[in-house]
Amino acid sequence: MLNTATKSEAPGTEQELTDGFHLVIDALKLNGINTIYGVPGIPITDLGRMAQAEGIRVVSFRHEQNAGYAASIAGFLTKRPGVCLTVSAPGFLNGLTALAHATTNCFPMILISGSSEREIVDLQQGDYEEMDQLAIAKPLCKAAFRVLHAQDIGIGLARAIRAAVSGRPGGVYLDLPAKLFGQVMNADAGQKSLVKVIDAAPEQIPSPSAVKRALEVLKSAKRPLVILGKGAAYAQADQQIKAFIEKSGVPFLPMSMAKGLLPDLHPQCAGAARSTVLKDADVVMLIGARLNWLLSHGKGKTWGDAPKKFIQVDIEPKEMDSNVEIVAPVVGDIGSCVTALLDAMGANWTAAPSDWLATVSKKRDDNVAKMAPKLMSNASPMDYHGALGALRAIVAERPETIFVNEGANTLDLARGVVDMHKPRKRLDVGTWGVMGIGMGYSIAAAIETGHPVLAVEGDSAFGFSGMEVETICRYKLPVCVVIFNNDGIYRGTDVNNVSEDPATTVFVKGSRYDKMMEAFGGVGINATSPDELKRAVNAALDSGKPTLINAVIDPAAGSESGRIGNLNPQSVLKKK
Ligand code: OXT
Ligand code: ADP
Ligand code: MG
Repeated sequence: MLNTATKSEAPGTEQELTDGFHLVIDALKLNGINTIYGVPGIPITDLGRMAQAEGIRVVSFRHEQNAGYAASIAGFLTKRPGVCLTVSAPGFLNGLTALAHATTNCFPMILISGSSEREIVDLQQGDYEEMDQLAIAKPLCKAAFRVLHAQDIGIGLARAIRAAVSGRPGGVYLDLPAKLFGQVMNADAGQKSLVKVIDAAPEQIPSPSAVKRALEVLKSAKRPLVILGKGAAYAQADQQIKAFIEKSGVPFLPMSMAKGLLPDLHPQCAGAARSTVLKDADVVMLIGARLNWLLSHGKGKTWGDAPKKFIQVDIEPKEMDSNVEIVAPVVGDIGSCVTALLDAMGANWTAAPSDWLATVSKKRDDNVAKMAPKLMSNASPMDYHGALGALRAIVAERPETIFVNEGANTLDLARGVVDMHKPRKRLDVGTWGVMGIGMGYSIAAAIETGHPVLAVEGDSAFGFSGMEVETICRYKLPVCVVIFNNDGIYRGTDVNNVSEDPATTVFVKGSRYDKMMEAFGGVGINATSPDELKRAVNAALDSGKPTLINAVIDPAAGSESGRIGNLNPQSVLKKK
C-alpha cells in the first residue's frame, strides 16, 4: 500500500499527496527490500525513521564502512541487493570502500546516499558536506544513478536493483539529493511511478555447443580438477553442483568462501591436497572462480610444468582468457550451466581415472594426518592450531553456524583447519584480503539468516570494526566474537631498537578485548587454553548472547603475512 503523506487543503482541490521520503520507502518495500544498513544524519535521518515506522528493519551502525560491508554480504547471502544508507560526503566516502569491495567480490549491493544540492555543488559554492558524489562513485561500482525528481524514484531504484543483481553482480550507487525527499506529488501518480522489478537476474542459458565442448575437454582428462569459487556459492545451485561433481567423479577444490558447498569431508574434496591438484591436474574446470592472484593467475610455479587446459563456467564473458587461454568457455548463470552440463553428460559418463583419485586421496590423507596432532595441543598460551582445533570441533557439531573470519595467520590457518559442512557458512576477507569486514559481516549474517555467528578475528583485524560490538549488543544478536590476541599484526614480538616508539606491528601487550563487550552489556571472557575457549564458545552459542572471547595466543606463534608472505616486496638495502 502506498504511503500518503499529506492532504492538500486548497479549496476544491483536495487530493492525496506523497513525497520523496515515502516514495523511496514504498519503492524499496515493493521490491522486497526489508532491511537497510546505515548511519543516520542530514539529510537521511527522517528517511531511516520513517522506513522503520513502515516496517523496514533499519540497522544503525557506528561507522558507514561496517554498514556497507553488512549490506555487501547480505547481497551475497540472499541474491538480493543489500542496501546501505549514508549521509553526504564523509558518510558517503566511508561507505564507498564497501561499495568497491562489493563490486570487486561480485556481491549485489546498493549504496544509497543523501547528497547536497546540485546547483550549489556544481558551482562549488561550499554547501554543507558538498561533494560531487556521483562522479566519485562511478569508477568504483558497476553503475551509478542520480534521481532529481520524485516521479523518477521508482525508475531509479528499479535501475539500481537490476544493475546490482543481473549478469555479474556488483555494487551500485544511488544518489538522492536532499531536496528530493521533500518533493511532493499526487499520491496516485506516485504509486503509478513505482516499478516492481520483474525477473531482476534473468537466467542466462549457455549455448549447447559450449556445453558439448566443455564436456569433451573434461572427458579427455587424465587428471581433471574442478575449482569451485564464491560465485558458485552465490548462485545457490547447491543440488545441481553436488550432482555434477558426484556424477563426474572429479576431485574438487573449494576456494575459501566456497568451502561447504559440498562438505569439506566429502571423499572428492581436494582442499587438503591443494598443491598437488593445482600442480598435476591436466584439465581444470573453474566454476564461479576467477584466475586472479588467489589462483596465481593460472600459471607459474603453483601450476607446475604439466600442460593444462582450462574450462571456465562464468556469467561474465569478459572473464574468459583474462589470465590464460580458456579452451572451453561456458558463459551463463551457474545454475543453468551446471544443469546443462549434467543433462548433456547422459547416463554413461565415465568417472575420473581411479589412479588420479587415489593420488589425490593419498596426499589429502597425509596432510590431514600431519595436521591432526597439532590440533590436539592444549598449550597455554595457545598456539593457532590448538585454539582452532577446539573451534573446528564446535563447528562440526553446529554446522549451521556462520563462520566469519579475518586476520592473517588467524585467517589462513582457520581456513585450512575449520571444515565447513554446509554452503555459504564461511564468510571472509574475499578478493581484496581486506581487514574490517568482521563485525559488519557478523551483524548482517545474523540478521539475514537467523543463524548464530562465530567470528574468528585477528586482534588487528577486529580493530577495524570493533566499535560495532555495541551494535551487536544493541540489537541483541547471537554473535560470538573470538579474538585471537597475539598482541599484534602477524606477531606481537617485533621490537623497535631506535626509539621509544613501539614497533609498527605490535599492540598493547596483554590487552583485554573482552572488556569491550562487557562495556555494552554483553558477555566477555578471557580464555587462556583450548578447553576454556571451547567452553566459552559453546556457552555463547547455546545462550545466543552477544559474547566476546579474548583468546590469548602466543605472541611468537604467527608468521609474517600468514601464508602470503611471499607477496611482500623485498628491499635490496639491509634492514636496520
Ligand atoms: O597442499 P599443500 O601441502 O600445499 O598444503 C595446503 C593444503 O593442502 C593444506 N590443507 C590442509 N591440510 C590438512 N587438513 C586440512 N583440512 C587442510 N586444508 C588445507 O594446507 C596447505 C595450505 O592450504 P591453503 O590455505 O588452502 O593454501 P594456500 O597455499 O595458503 O593458498 C593460497 C591462497 C592465496 C589461496 C591462500 O593463502 C589465501 O586464500 N589467502 C588469503 C590471504 C589473505 O587474503 N590475507 C589477508 C590479507 S594479509 C595483509 O594484507 C594484512 N593486513 C594489511 C591490511 C589489509 N589486509 N586490509 C586493510 C584494510 N588494511 C591493511 C593487516 C593489517 S593482514 C593484517 C592484520 C593481521 O593481523 P591480525 O592480528 O589480524 O592476524 P594475525 O596474523 O593472526 O596476527
Ligand atoms: P573466488 O574468490 O571464490 O575464487 P571470485 O570472486 O574470484 O571467486 O569469482 C567469482 C566469479 O563468479 C566471478 O567471475 C563472477 O562473474 C561469477 N559469478 C557470480 N555469480 C554468478 C552466477 N550466478 N553465475 C555464474 N557466474 C557467477
Ligand atoms: Mg594478531
